[in-house]
Amino acid sequence: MVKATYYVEADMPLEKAAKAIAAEQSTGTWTEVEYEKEVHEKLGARVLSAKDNIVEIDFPVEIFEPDNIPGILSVVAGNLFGLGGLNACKLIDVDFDPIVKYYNGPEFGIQEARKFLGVYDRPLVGTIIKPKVGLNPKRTAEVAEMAALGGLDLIKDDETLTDQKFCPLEDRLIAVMDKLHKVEDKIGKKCFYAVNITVGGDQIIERAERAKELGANMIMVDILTAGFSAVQALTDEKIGLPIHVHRTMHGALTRGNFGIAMPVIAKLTRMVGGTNLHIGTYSGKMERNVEEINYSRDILRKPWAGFKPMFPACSGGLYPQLVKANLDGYGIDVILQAGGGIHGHPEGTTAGAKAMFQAVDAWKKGVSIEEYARDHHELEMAIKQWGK
Ligand code: RUB
Ligand code: MG
Repeated sequence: MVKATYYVEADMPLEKAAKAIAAEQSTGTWTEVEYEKEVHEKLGARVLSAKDNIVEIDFPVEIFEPDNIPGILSVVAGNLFGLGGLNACKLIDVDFDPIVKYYNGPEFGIQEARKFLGVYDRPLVGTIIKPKVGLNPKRTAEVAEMAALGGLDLIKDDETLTDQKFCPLEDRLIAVMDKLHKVEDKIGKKCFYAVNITVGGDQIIERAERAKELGANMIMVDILTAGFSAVQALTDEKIGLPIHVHRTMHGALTRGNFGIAMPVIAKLTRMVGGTNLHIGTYSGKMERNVEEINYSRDILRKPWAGFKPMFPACSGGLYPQLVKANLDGYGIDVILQAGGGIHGHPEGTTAGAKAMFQAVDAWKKGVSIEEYARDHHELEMAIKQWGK
């Protein structure tokens, strides 16, 4: 049985709403039809419990085509959200254990990423190149170079930058990797560049293969716009590159009374093989649900089905002053990612990256950033810029 848990508010008794959901998502419809009793025996979903707005439904394993994420979602997260009489209906958890064996999980996880970087004893620090669109490949590479010179572990494209005319993907990738190699020669440290290969259909495989040929060391995919299957296809193809998974559009699913909560998205992402996944900040510019961040963090990192553990990416309005709150929540196995909070530093991108590392060092030493800023200039400037 695959157990799905929902938060439900309804115009009718909860038990009745739960039965309507179980029927709609398995063998029933709004009225009785021929053969229903016969098929219900084997494939009918059953309400396990319906109490205090929480509904648990067991789906027989046989109802799922095992290795088909869209198919699985149409069962546990299909028509039910549109049922009349429901005022809230949110998929908050799914126990995928009975079908998890059909998935490979990440080819590259936390250990592999740390090994590549040679960084074991601290969180990773990264950035999103800003402005998010508009820079040409040369300018993008220059910003990446400044960021890498600050010692960053990861630089990524923003979600709206794909392969537009003003910044063609291949030219951008070549230009950025060239600068990153130069920085590596200079400071002796590697840095990932997560080039955004998000696109529809088979083209994503072509882009990934081309990126690999051109020397990429990481790819980025927006999993909700491209689909879970896009990431799974890349994993199954054994492209040989770690996958940074961004979640643009998630608010349409995760916010409010109807939809799918982030932990379910985190489980699916680990099943299909992401290396990193954005799951939110304990302090930052985006809306948050702390319980869901805690649970999503554990889903990515804890032992599960023999899958390699993944890095949570903590991003959205981050700057040095928010480092402590986020590291208190995440511990060291996290990627702290700041866009504006690095490039908006009054002394520029390299100084912005340094200020982030200084905030990390202060946290590791258990010293307040105000105190640490006394003899760390970049951090001092960041505090002057953005306040305490
Ligand atoms: C952040 C950014 C990311 C957001 C997405 O830029 O570009 O797309 O983190 O949010 P900045 P989430 O650091 O300038 O705010 O990580 O919650 O999905
Ligand atoms: Mg972004």
